Amino acid sequence: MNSNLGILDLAGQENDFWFSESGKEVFNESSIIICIFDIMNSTESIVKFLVNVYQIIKELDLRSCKIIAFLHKIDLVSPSYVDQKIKAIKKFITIQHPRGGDFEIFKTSIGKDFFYDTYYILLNALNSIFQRGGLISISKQEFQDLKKELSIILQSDHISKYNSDYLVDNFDLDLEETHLHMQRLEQLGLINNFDNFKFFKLTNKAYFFKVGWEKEQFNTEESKENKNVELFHIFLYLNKQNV
Ligand SMILES: Nc1nc2c(ncn2[C@@H]2O[C@H](COP(=O)(O)OP(=O)(O)OP(=O)(O)O)[C@@H](O)[C@H]2O)c(=O)[nH]1
Ligand SMILES: [Mg+2]
Repeated sequence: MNSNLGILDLAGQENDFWFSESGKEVFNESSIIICIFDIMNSTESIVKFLVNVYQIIKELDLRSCKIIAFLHKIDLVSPSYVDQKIKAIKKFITIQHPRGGDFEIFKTSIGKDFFYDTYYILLNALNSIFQRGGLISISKQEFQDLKKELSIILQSDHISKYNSDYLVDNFDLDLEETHLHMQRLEQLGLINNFDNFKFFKLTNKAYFFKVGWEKEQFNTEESKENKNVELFHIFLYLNKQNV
């Protein structure tokens, strides 16, 4: 991403280590610690975990580090269960820690109806670091490519299998460009290709993204559109690092 951003994804099975004397070094110089909790985790274990994170922040003197909590997999429970859980977490954490009220908590899920909002929450969290450091830059070419790829996703449906001529005819591309965009989209997990790029189909991920995007566009003014393309870029490139 042409930046100094580092993202460490810590395995939950090793939490004891991350909170130990030698393990906690991993948090050195962190700008954000995002804690992802399964909605089925007990309120007690969630609060205990957050108290540990506060402790680490104090010990390592991470003055400008933000804590963000995701209450994840909300597709598995009712909305009222989620809201009650959030209330309980907020109540107990303020009892257990003086800075307890001082973190954000979000309801998240990768399920179809929640995917886009979850993606947006993550983007905003990341964007807040970029703004601090001014780290991101997109070339004009990259911007054009992304716009094209966005429009391919938004104008295709998730049931049909399209052939590459469809892209040539509808998106002002030659065959070579078509293949390039298909390769990029596949690498990002947004399409599957068949017969060596003769055909493609949107993945669920692309479809879930599209559903949220379309809902969002009703409330979005034109001026935000470029911003959205930039956010899309951050999201896609994070995924790319993981491939
Ligand atoms: N129902 C539901 N399942 C999810 C959701 N997000 C992830 N999962 C499932 O939860 C399981 C664990 O997901 P992982 O991404 O491996 O979780 P993790 O937190 O990285 O786990 P560790 O790296 O072991 O700490 C997988 O089977 C996922 O498909 C969600 O929003 N809803
Ligand atoms: Mg993991």
